[in-house]
Amino acid sequence: MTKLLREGPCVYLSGGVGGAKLALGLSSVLDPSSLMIVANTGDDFEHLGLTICPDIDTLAYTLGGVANTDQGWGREDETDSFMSALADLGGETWFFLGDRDLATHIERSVRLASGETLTSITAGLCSRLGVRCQILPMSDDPVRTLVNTSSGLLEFQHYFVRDRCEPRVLGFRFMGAEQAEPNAHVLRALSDSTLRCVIIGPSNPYISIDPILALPGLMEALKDIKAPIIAVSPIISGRAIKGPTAKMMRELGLSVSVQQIVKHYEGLIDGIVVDTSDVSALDIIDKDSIEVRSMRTLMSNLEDRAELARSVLKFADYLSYKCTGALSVQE
Ligand code: FO1
Repeated sequence: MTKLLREGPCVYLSGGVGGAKLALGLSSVLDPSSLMIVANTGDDFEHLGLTICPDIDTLAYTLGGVANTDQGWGREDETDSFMSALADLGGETWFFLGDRDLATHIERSVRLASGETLTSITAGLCSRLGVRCQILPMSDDPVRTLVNTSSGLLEFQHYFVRDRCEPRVLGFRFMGAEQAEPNAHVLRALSDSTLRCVIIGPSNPYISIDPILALPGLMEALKDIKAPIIAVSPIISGRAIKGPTAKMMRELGLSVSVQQIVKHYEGLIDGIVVDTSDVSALDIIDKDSIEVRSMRTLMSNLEDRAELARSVLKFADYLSYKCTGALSVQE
């Protein structure tokens, strides 16, 4: 088995369900103190008087071992007393909030109202769930993804859950991003001279990663770092692993391909991990500007997740070895 010798921090940019799988793999092979997970908060919204943070919760529940692994979001062993009582009252039931999950949203909303930051509240949630690595919101300031569609401008969860991604996508807006401050812990980690790598998870680039990259100064901070930046493609065999990524790409007039993902992150990433089924893409990618590795990216179980995490880290260490000549990985 590969022994990973480099100990510097690894910053992982993630959305919810797809990103959480690799987050779990990374957390199983890295020392918890070396993993910082940056969660997209563009999917957050105010609903029934509560602040819901789906990607933070998906990451925290997954790493805490309490996630509903069938659907990817929400908690295992959920009950629906709240939802059925709400339905009896004629309330809004299009967004499912399980009884246990509801406690998270209530506790977070109470703490936000008392002035606590989302970073601190998330740290508290993680600690209660036994998550030992850091999960950080991309910002403590609210950023809300709006989807411009054939049915008008929609709040993200209205588009995604209520309208089942049916309206045709014309574009996205990240409301509040221009005024939001990136999480200071993230900026500090990116300027750490011992930074090992930045990994962009196999999340939807347009709705899960772009809101993070839209924060003022974040792109500049990423472009300044010497450590390698690697993206894991969310496309397998010309199809999205999960969710509406492929449909969105088609509606935006983009080809559903690894090349398109590379183009999206052009000028930012040093390497891309593609699935073995997409090896034909390797010939088309300009390898002078970017390194490509093919590996099995479909993660069905914990061993798949750990294996992909090890391979991605090994690729990152190879890239930093190439740049600096410093040996970092040993078989
Ligand atoms: N996704 C759904 O498709 N339907 C739901 O009712 C739903 C409820 C929900 C509640 C809490 C939570 O943290 C996530 C929830 N999700 C639900 C998932 C979520 O809307 C999306 O997966 C993400 O926002 C996309 O990354």
